[in-house]
Amino acid sequence: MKIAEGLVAWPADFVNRYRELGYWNGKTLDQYLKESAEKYGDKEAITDGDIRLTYKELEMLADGLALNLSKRGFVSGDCIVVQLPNCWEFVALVYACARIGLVPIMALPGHRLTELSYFADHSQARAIVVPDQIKGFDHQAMAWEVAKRCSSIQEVFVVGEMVLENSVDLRSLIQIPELVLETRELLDQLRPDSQDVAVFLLSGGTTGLPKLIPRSHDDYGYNFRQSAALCGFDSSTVYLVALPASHNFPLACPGLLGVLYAGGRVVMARSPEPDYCLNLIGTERVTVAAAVPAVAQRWIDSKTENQGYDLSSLQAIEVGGAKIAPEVARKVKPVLGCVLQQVFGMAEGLLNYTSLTDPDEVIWNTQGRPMSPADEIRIVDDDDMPVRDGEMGQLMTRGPYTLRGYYRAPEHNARSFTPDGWYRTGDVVRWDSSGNLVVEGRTKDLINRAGEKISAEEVENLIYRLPSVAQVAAIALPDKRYGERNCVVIVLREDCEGLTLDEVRAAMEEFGVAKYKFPDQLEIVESLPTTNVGKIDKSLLRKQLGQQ
Ligand code: OOB
Repeated sequence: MKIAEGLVAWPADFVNRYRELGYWNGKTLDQYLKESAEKYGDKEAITDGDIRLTYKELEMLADGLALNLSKRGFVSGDCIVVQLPNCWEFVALVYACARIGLVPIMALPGHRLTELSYFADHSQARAIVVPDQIKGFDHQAMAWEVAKRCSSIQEVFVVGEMVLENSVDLRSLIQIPELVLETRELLDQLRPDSQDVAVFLLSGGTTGLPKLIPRSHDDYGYNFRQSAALCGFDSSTVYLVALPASHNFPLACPGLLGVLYAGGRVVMARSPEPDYCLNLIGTERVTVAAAVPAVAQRWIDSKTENQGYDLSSLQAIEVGGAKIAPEVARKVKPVLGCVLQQVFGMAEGLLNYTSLTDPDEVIWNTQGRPMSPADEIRIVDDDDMPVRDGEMGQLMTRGPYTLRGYYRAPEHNARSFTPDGWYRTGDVVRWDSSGNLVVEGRTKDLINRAGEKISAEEVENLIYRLPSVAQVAAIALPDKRYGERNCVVIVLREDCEGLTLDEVRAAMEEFGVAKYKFPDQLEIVESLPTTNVGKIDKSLLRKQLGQQ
């Protein structure tokens, strides 16, 4: 199946405009690496533990991998499910894919059999890339299970020490080619079009499983170029990737792609653990780090407890993914000694940033403003009518790096987009008098647990599989550590004796879904409140349980 058939294209007049204005420049992702390798050749590009790669090395390794993938029969338009921890191999793979038009689907390390099989199936992926294991979990065995379920998967690539006989050791394919120039010429002929899909990101998802978000080379390139400019990235930037690298934020906002475009250095962290990251910031002289509020908060707590960490190199911390409480925002400068930059973004596109030079009040209390002059913003009421200036409403957007439709999802697209292409973000926002957006809430039914988005419907559907459950509602409750926690409110069947949180979590484990979706809290009730039209009244439930 051709990818193009499942896409919603930008209309021709928009394409022309975005090109004429230079937002879209006709480059594919790998070309940015090539240009940086020309400019910064022997400068260090990536630090991953003991491994340090220069720009030239990274480019040649990516070329070598692209050549080997192409020799194995992979061609432009083939999809590959990618689930890797933060490591240099991930970066080489992203550029190698771009080089020959393969499309990585950016799964998160936490995803399990259910999610990965769905991604593979929905995209008809030809391969899956996993680590051998992380923290004792056997990703390789899971990948083979995915391959068993999805006939499109022909190869399992593994990064790690324990590669099974039938799997392919990805590292063995990431080699500097013997004939560097010839390889380059050959690969140049296989380069995709800049309007082709470069990566599939995953939506937070409000209905069922996550949707696939196509990001073209043109639109994604603009995404990280403009972000890098706004965040002041240059060749002196040293950027810590502490969040999962496959997430849009650390990948391209400005993320590692933005750093490597600007000539800086990417430092890969295996986890966002405070002690580990704060030490890494000191030893690697990190200048910028990206974090979700829950992580930023833990770094602040750690630094408060232990003044010993050397954070003197740190200039800015970018915080996004969920709303940072103003009280926490205020602590960034005095405790971490750096500027806070708020990022209100989404995998679907639109990015808002506060500026490094904004007054404190703006940095503490707002989520910034759209990064592009071509971002179109509408704040509307339930009838899609614009609200008055400064009033709260639902955010809709259109622009040169915001998708026009999810991949192969016509029904969902009919709800999430207006006929003229505006994306309904599901966020409730208002313009602040400073000209910045403030996120006030959302209409979409999800739980934002430490920046990880959980579809309430997906959780409910899973829990309905338990024989003892008559009715269930998954709701977000405020949580000190995660910002929001996942609480499931259940009505049991009459003949059933009881159900514990542990039992529900054990069942979810058995279903093979990502752990971050497991409920944090379970409430058993006699009945669930309903609205006038008979829907479960989640806002009343939240109020009732929030008061307890
Ligand atoms: C980022 O992307 P996603 O796709 O995981 O989640 C997007 C949603 C937004 O629609 C909004 O509901 C929420 O996450 N969100 C924020 C926020 N940043 C994201 N809510 C309040 N304040 C913020 N600063 O989360 C993402 C993508 C790129 C950069 C940064 C975050």
